[in-house]
Amino acid sequence: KERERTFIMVKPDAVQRGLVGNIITRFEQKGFKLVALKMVQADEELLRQHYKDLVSKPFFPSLMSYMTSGPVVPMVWEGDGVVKAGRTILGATKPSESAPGTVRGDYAIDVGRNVCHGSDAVETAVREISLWFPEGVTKWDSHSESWIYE
Ligand code: YYY
Ligand code: MG
Repeated sequence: KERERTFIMVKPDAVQRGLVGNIITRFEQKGFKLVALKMVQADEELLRQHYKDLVSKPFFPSLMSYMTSGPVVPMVWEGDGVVKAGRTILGATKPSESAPGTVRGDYAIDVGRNVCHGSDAVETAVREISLWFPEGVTKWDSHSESWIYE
């Protein structure tokens, strides 16, 4: 069965701070299935497409330099309701408004260093997944399937 997918990305600050495993663990332990993962140094062209709706924002230049400051870890997670759940796991955009227990609530202070990205809607996820993983994702059968879904 093909389930919903979301695009989650560990940003350069979180890679530097050794938070990659922590972020992955939260999605794994929830029961979501990892179907794509890599480490890349993103270029401005890719990021301009990724953040195409934000190009005219005053913070866009600093967002670009932040996101190109080091490698990122883009990934694709699969599961029922994973887009909305992913946003919940990551927390509000502004860490000052992110609840404790969320990734941003636990590990971030500044909106310009908010450690992670998550798709905001199913259609956005489809677009972001094809942008970051033009090679596609990996199909595999999880032995946990029947222990996670009724
Ligand atoms: O989807 P999400 O990452 O939670 O927020 P967006 O509104 O899409 O903004 C993308 C990205 O831009 C955000 O994660 C940090 C940065 N940003 C910022 O630096 N300053 C703002 N006032 C708003 C967003
Ligand atoms: Mg967004």
